Amino acid sequence: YNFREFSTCEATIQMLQKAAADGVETAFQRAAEMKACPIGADSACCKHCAMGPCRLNSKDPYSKVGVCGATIDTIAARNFARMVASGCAAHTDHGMSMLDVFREVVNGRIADYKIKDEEKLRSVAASIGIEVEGRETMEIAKDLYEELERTYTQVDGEIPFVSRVPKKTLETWRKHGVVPRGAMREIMEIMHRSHMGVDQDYENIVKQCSRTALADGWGGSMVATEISDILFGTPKPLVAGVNMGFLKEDHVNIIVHGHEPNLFESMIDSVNDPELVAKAKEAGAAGINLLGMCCSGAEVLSRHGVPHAGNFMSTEAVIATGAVDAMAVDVQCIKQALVQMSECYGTKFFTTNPRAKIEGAQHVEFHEHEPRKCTNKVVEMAIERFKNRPGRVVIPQRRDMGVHGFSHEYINYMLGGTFRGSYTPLNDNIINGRIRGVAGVVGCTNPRVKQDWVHVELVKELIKNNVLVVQTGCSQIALAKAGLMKPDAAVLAGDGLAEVCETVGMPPVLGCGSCVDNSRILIACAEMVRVGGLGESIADLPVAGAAPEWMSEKAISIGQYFVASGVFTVFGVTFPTIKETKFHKLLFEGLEQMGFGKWGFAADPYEMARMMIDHIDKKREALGI
Ligand code: BF8
Ligand code: SF4
Repeated sequence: YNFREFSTCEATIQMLQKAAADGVETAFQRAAEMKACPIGADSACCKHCAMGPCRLNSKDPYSKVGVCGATIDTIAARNFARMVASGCAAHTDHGMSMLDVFREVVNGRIADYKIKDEEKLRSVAASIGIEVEGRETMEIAKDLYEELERTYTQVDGEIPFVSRVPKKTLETWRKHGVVPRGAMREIMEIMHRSHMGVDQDYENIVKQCSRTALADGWGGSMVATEISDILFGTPKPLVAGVNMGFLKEDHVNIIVHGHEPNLFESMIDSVNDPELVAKAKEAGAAGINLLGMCCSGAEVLSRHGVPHAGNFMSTEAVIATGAVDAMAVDVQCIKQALVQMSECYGTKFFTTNPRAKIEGAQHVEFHEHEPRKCTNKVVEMAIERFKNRPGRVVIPQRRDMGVHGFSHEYINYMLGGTFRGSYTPLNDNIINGRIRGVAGVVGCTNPRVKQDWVHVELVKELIKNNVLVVQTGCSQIALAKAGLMKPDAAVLAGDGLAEVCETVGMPPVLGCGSCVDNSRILIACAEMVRVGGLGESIADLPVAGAAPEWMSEKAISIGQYFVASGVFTVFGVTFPTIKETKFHKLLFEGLEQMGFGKWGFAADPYEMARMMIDHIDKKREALGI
């Protein structure tokens, strides 16, 4: 294999070469050897009952129907619906874990976590109509818990955070009957409706896709972000490092990989525990070194400046360094292959969450009431492994510094200053044309495309054309490695955007955190509408979104909630529809005519940038700016 075809990340390439030399295989090779199933890729098959599985002809999609008579539109819409359901379930269940911790904190049943950001608590509470004036923090917190629980359990009505949705956007949702009631209800209903013989009208199925996805974006994901900020602090920009060079040969190296920040927060406490540090030193280490990967890594990178070792397609490669003494994972995006990889290199690999065990992995369960029991154990095991490191250690010497931690609150402050914090200056700069528009570039990396390349080329093209870029998840890490999260990356921006960046001292690419933190981008959009001058709904804004290297069902849920919120959203790699079908046309054209956003697809980053910029220009024209 030519490993340069697999990735543009130098550290990853180096480790893929090492792994191959060590006789170890990774997802890149498996992807090359396993051609994607063409019928599945087009979503032209159904296995929702035992009269099938049925497969239609994607070259001639209306030539056949399933045994039950299901058409291609029904089959593809149902498959899509189940992706939305799974993606929404992942984010909302993560949000619910945060809410569980919050409930225990509010009721005084947990000692290890507390309300760290009272200001945020008050502002979130006020945003959903809870009285905050002159009230005690704990009283407000109790009310907030009860209100936010409705995001999940409410059976009728509207989820609490609809209070943040611009009026006209909400009217569109109400008109089409897609305002979420509660996430549990929406997910249950979508699973019911996509069962054999229930909803067989693709338009009606797509409505429930929107409703469920909105219960993710303005529901579960938003709860996850807001509660995490309240408990662990709202991010503010800080300089932090990304890449494998932050592993230290003479330290005990521990990586936390996954999504829920409570595990990571307790691990931070454990690696700073003087007793454990002393143990590490007794074992001959200079200290304990903690790094993150994937989304929980992106959260603590933004919140605390903990270095980040790499995104989704680097999780196997990093183990090939031989330097990782322990990897602890919780939920989501954890490749099963990591267990075998860890075995090969003697890395201690731990699952910690009762929802996500992996055959062959050691399970050390994390309980929020005694979180340090788990994290201390992981540290101790890591120290053991350090003492007996089996093989050769090779650490790619790449370290990329950048600025991370742009919460929507900070964007407000940064652009508006302490006393007049607001999105007005951003809107002003969009109206006067220095900034052409705003693009959210987010999502995974995928071994079916060259790692990071589509992200980086797309973002470079956007900023060159004066589009300010906001980022989350694995995409943010790709751009951090490419050096675009430094203020001096403004030289790569067009004149207008560069001028704004230089005046404010900010990079042209703003990292907002993990995938659930896409909710920060939704709030930023709502703020842009609220301060005025750019139309009345999110659909009026000169903004666009992209997930250039997506792979997960969560990405589909995110895409659908951005589309339903009014944003043109372009995906790369592949898309689970057939172009000539009614279902495809609804997603790619029809939804926009109904007042929502719409989907787009392009595998090529330059084409993707052109589509996004054209859309931004179209919106500018409609606004008369
Ligand atoms: O939620 S960007 S590969 S790590 S799914 Fe996964 Fe995709 Fe990365 Fe986080 Ni998001
Ligand atoms: Fe085939 Fe219909 Fe059953 Fe799907 S639901 S497997 S299309 S018979």
